[in-house]
Amino acid sequence: MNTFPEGFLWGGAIAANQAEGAWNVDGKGMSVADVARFKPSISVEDYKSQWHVSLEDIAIAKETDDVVYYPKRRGIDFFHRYKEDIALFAEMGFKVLRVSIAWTRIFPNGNEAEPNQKGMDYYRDLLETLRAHNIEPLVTLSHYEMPLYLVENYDGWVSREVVGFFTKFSETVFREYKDLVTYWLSFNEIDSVFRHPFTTVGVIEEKYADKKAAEEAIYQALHHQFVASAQATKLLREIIPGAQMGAMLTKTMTYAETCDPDEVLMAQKANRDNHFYADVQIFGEYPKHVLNYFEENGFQIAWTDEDLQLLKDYTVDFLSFSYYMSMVVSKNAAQREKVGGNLMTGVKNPYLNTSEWGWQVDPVGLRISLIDLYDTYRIPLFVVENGIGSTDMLTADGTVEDDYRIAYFRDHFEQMNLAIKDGVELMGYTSWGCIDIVSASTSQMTKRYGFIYVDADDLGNGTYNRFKKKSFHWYKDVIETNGASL
Ligand code: BGP
Repeated sequence: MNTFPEGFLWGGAIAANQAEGAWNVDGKGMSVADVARFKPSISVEDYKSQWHVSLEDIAIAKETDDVVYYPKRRGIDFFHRYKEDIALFAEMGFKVLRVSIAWTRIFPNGNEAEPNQKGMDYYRDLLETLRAHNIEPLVTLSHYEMPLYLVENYDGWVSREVVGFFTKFSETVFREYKDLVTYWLSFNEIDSVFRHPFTTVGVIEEKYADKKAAEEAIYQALHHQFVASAQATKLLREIIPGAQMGAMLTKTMTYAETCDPDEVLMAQKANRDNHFYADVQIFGEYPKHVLNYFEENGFQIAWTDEDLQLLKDYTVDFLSFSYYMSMVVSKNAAQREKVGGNLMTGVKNPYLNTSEWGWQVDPVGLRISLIDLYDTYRIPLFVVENGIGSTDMLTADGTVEDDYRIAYFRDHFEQMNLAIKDGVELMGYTSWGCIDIVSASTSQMTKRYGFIYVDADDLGNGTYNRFKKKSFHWYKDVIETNGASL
């Protein structure tokens, strides 16, 4: 019997910048997610094919003293169609929907004295619509959505002042939506600061003297996010008693290729480095190995005693994470076959298949991750992103025969179920991109994750009409039977 614990939060996840569109509507400011930085080494043609933009997009490029920004095409018009979409989620029986609040809808430049009322009204209606369907909102405060203005005028999160702006944003939304939201996440994939410094912490690496200086700046920016997250947790406790704050990590499970102790050590280091971000938010302090690393590299991260106390006093209530793939490390990586993942590349695991985008599909790795994280932290876990990106074909009768997606989910759900039997406390599961949205790493529309197909192509052409895939009905059964139908 594969049933899940009573009250298990089944649902789906999206992010404002990948779903809403309407990037400049009703007073919204531009965020780091709305643009890509032009690099002189990339021709406009390459730029267009990398980010799937059309000529009109190129025409509205934004230029500052040192950088040129090109808007990226974003969203599935969730901004206007959220009622229709939420009704479809409700039809599947969702208990929870993970959404994010775009900071730039509330404070267009990030630092205004007063919030933008239209932005506040938009999210109020969205959250009330969820409540009306008995869907619990799970809200990410920052999902790759910092105001571009703060990058241009404050060096992003490197600047201490940004902590104050974010605190004000958090306080504003906690007060505004206190009757509507119980579960919050501070920063999406907080560990991705080194993978995407621009979209996470607003750092433009080229501005720094060299790689080491840029790395130090990113650690500084990350420290400010840790402090901002603790500060938000403090405010949440005051403003919404009983609400919960979660950390959000990209779980990158790393295996050693062999039982050679040197390789096992390499894998352990990779996993430890991945856990560092959760360590700070759950144990309330920097792990010694990171402090040693700062010292060895001469990194002087500016922090105060109050910061360190805040981190200690306001740790998170639960740990959420995304899980897409596992990785392999090898002493002989140079001689090994590689997997060309579009986000992380590495040594190919011969026991696993890969997705069309080269991500190694590993359901058992999810069980290992759950056990590993729970044994380390002993706080409730929440899988808030998981899924497979694929090029789906809409059939003539308006559906998608996505048996491959069903198989992917079934395998992962079975492993979650086993992890629960292994003693893991799992609050819920939100599949990534429960409706097709624009891909974060490629800006493609054709990298689809959803139970619901959206008729739009990479350049944004299409009717944007929604169609239920075969997996829609399958997931509905899973939720209805709380996993027994698996
Ligand atoms: C995570 C992000 C999401 C999301 C997902 C899938 O890293 O939190 O925003 O998009 O990855 O990635 P992609 O869209 O590149 O396939």
